[in-house]
Amino acid sequence: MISVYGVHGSPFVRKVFIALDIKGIPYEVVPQMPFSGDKDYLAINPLGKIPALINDGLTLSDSKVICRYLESAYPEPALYPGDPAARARADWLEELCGGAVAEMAAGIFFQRFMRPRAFKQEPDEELIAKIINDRLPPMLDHLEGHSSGGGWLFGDFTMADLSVASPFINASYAGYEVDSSRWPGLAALIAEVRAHPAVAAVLVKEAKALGMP
Ligand SMILES: N[C@@H](CCC(=O)N[C@@H](CS)C(=O)NCC(=O)O)C(=O)O
Repeated sequence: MISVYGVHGSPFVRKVFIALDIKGIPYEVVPQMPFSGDKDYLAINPLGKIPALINDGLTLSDSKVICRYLESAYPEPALYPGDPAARARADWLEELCGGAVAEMAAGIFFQRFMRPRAFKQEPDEELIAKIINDRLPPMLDHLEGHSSGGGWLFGDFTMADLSVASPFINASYAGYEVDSSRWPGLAALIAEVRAHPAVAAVLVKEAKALGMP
């Protein structure tokens, strides 16, 4: 049985849960908080980050690595485009949105969602404004350029669609929504990803875990 280490609410753990669910692979969740400093977990992932996955003696970390392993080991249904150019573009979007874009969205999420709840501190609105007004728009312009103006990015649902939408799902928990009048294709894609049955099912569990209404 596959074990996934992580918790609901992480955009990276979310990718792994959804890939496993769509591929119909059974798994167990081993609850693991990020930033825990837990020594047993550091033996699994020395970076201490979630997710990690263990399957039959194979230990993996990083959502990109894990999702690529799942794709190779369980190819159906495919979650990456088959065409090499499309695949490279999907990889880029996963990299960009799992890196710089996720970091910006996490900044909004941390300041507005985690800081008041976990640390009883006021959010740093100056930092949030900088992210929303200066740092995010060039990323959103770029992502808008990749969006197909309706429908999935590569014909069928892929990890690229989920990777693009995932940081904005977290930012939405902190009250940030992509402006659909300025970035209509991206806003439509995010809404479509949220409505995908496998994503929607995980988001229900996530809302419960985060204590959302
Ligand atoms: N590139 C990694 C990023 C994973 C990541 O940053 N996870 C966050 C939780 S959302 C974490 O564990 N942070 C704890 C830390 O940075 O120590 C992936 O794709 O899995």
